Amino acid sequence: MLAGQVSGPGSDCVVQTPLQTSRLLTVAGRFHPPGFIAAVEPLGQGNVNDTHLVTLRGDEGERRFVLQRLNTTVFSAPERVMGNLATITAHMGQKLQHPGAAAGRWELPRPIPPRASDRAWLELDGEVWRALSFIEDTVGCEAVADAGQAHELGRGLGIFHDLLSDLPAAELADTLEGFHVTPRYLAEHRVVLERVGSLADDDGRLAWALAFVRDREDQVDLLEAAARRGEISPRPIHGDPKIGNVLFDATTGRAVALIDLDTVKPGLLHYDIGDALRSGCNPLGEEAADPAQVRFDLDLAAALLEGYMGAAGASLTAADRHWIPTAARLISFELGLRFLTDHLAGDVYFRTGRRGHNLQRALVQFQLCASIEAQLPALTALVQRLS
Ligand code: GN1
Ligand code: MG
Repeated sequence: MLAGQVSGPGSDCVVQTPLQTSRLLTVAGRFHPPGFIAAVEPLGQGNVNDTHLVTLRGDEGERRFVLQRLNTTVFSAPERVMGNLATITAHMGQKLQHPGAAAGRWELPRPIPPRASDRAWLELDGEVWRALSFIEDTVGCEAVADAGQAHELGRGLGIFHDLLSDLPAAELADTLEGFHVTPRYLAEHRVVLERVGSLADDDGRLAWALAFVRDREDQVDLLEAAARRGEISPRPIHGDPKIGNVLFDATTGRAVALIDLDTVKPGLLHYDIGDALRSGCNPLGEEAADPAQVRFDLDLAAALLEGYMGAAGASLTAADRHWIPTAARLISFELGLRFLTDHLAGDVYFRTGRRGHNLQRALVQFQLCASIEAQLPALTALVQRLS
C-alpha cells in the first residue's frame, strides 16, 4: 500500500511513512492480543486514510477487523471524528432495534477501542489509529455494475438519511470545515493557481480543465445561496456516499451498510445525493482510463433515485427536490476541481499512483459534469416524475 499523502492545498506537505508489516502487526496488537493475529492486508481504495484488514485465528475460528491509520492532516481532530462515530452508531443502533426501521439487513461499522485504553483511538509515535468491526458476507465495488446496484446505492443512502433524520445536526461535530462548500474550493483553486504560475501542458488537457472551471465560476454558489436563503437546511449527512463506500450483501446484492463515516457531519442532503449520483451513474468509474468516454447514465439515475426516494423521499420538501439536479452537476464539478487543484499543488491531498493521476481524475469528473449539463432537462423531469 502506498504511503499516505497528506495535507490540504496551500498548506505544508507532511508525508506519512510507508507502512511496514512489522509496524502493522505492532499496531494491530494494541487492539487485539498479538498471539491471535494471523494476517494484516490492505483493504479498499481510499484516497485519504490507510485501511487494512486484520485476520484473527483462535479457538473460536477466524474473525476479522478493520485497522485504519487516520490521515491527521485532513482530519486534524480525531476526537471529533471518533465522537461523531460514537454518536451516530449509538443513534442508528437504537433505531434499528425497532421493527421496520430499515427493511431487512442493515449493519453499522462499530468502533473497537484499543486494549487498556480509555480512548476510542490509539495515538502511537505521532500517528492516530483506530479499529472498526468488519461487516462479513458482503462485497464492495469501485464502479457501478448495473441498475440494480444503482438502486441499492440510492436505497442505502436513503436508509442512512432516514435513520439519522431525527438526530439534531448540532449534536454532530464538524470534522472537516468547509467540506463540500464549492465556493471555498474555487477560492483555494485560485490561490494555488496564482502560486504555481504555469505548468507543463504538452497535450492541452490542463488548459482544457482550467477553461472548464473558468466557464462555470458563476455557478459554484448555487447550493450555498439556497441554504443562505433558508430554502434548504443542514442535516446529518454521510459526506462521501460513493459506490465504494457501500457494502452489498454477498448473496442478495442488497445494500447492507454505508462505511467510511469520518465525514459524517452537519451538511446539506444535496451534497450526499449529488455525490451518490456522480458516483453511481458513471459506469466507467472515477479511475476511467479514457475520460472522453465518461457519461452520466440517466437510466442508472432513475434506479438510484427510485431507491433513494423509496427509503427517504417522505422527508424531502419541494425545495429539496428542486435542487437535486443542480447538486449532481455541482458535486461532479467540485470533485473535479478538487482533483485539479491537487494536481496544480503537486499531489499533496489525494493519494496518487503517478504524476498526472489527479489531472486524469479531474478530466473524468468534468466530462461527467458536462454530460449532466447536457441532460439537465431530462434529469429534472426524472426528479419531478419521482416526486
Ligand atoms: C476521498 O478517502 P476516500 O476515498 O474515502 C475524499 C472524498 C472524495 C473521494 C473521491 C475526506 O474519499 O471527498 O469524494 O476521495 N475524502 C476526503 O474518491 O476528502
Ligand atoms: Mg471517504
